[in-house]
Amino acid sequence: MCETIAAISTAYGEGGIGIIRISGPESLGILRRIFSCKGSIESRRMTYGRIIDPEDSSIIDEVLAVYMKAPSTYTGEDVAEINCHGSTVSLRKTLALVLREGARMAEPGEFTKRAFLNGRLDLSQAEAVIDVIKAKADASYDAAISQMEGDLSRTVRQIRKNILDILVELTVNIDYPDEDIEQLTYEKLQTGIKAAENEVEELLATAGTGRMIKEGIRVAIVGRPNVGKSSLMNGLLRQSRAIVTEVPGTTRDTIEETVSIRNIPVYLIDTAGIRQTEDVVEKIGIERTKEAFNNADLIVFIVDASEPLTEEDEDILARLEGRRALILLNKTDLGNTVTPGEIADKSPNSDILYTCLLNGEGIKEIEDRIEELVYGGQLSQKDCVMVNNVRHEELLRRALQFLVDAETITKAGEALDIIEIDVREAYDLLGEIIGETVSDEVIDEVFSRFCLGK
Ligand SMILES: Nc1nc2c(ncn2[C@@H]2O[C@H](COP(=O)(O)OP(=O)(O)OP(=O)(O)O)[C@@H](O)[C@H]2O)c(=O)[nH]1
Ligand SMILES: [Mg+2]
Repeated sequence: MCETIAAISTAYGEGGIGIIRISGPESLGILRRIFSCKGSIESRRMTYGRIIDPEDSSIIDEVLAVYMKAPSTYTGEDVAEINCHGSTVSLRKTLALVLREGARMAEPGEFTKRAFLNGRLDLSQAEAVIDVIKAKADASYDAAISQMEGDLSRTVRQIRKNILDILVELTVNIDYPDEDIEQLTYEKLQTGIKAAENEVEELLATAGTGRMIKEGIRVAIVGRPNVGKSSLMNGLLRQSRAIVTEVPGTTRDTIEETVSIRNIPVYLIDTAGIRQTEDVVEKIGIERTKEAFNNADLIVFIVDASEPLTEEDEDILARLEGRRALILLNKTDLGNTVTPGEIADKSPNSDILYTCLLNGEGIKEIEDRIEELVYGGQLSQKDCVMVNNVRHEELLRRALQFLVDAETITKAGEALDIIEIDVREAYDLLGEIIGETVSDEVIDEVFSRFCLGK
């Protein structure tokens, strides 16, 4: 029989309440032994009472407790939850009692793992639970909820069903080649495989956006000293976070802040202006700037448009090659010495905007560009099912490869049983996304990323 597990399910620290969750066959027994209330404990009824240590009858806390009978519970097992006062001492003492009475400490993610093993959620839905908890912005949260509700699972199941149809036809034709069943023509087979390929490809195409929405994007603001980098940082944050002065070299260390732009989590990194310097502190700052530059998803390069381009500007421009970059021609109020044409000659693939950050002009356009970058220019993607998990992405990629191979050998007229091997591989790989064909190691790996008590 499975063990009863317990953990503190609320965040560590002081709070109005803190919750101990218990799951497993002993849940009710344990609760009965440590919880004293008027009347009896009924399933799904929150009851007021006291947690009392059965050994010395000391009162640990005044609580509300609920017992929920299997199977309609979070884990699919008998569950008890004790709402203690949100004191770390009360929670620790109550948990110790629960453990002494026969539960064992839950591992991170073990409640959700049990929900998966008991069929309450499929694997991709269970994975979304952690994304819901960790979401840093509205779009990330919405995507996680959609996945938890099973939108991705439904799409994957549909693709698998189509592949299964192909597999069934293949098997019938392999097993009964001479029977009077509709002969599976290679052409029809190829069409079927191609259709599945397209469906997988379509889903994969959302992965870049999905990942950015979930994990956020890193935006490094670079440029030589005094061009307005910190002004941009403050403009995007809508608060005066970084020091702005007319002294070149004001920012000497990188400043990082997270902000939600159009509901997308964005990590902004304001950097020390790049220039030749003998100052030790500034030198280190410039090293950090280079690091931020290398790790960014988007580089916002600011140029002072009122002065001719300098050597430092040229140097940064040259480094933008192959990177996603937005170039701002700032201080337009002071003149337009630098023209977009001049920049475009030196960095043909970058996007260029005029700004006057002193007055906040251009902020909205910069936010538009960030949003476009995330949605790949297709804002309609906002509402579609997205892949946002590297495990899923990897499986889709591998499945796609098998389908492509299957199509190639079908064209070449290869034997049906050879084609069947590739198609089946694709089918199984897609099954791993929802956890239908998946090893224990993968399951352990997935849940080990959860927090304790979930
Ligand atoms: N006239 C004008 N001044 C601006 C504009 N944008 C920023 N400034 C001013 O330029 C000066 C430098 O701005 P910062 O934002 O500190 O520049 P920075 O790039 O962070 O500078 P460092 O930290 O020294 O590298 C400040 O006095 C700003 O007010 C603009 O569009 N027009
Ligand atoms: Mg600065």
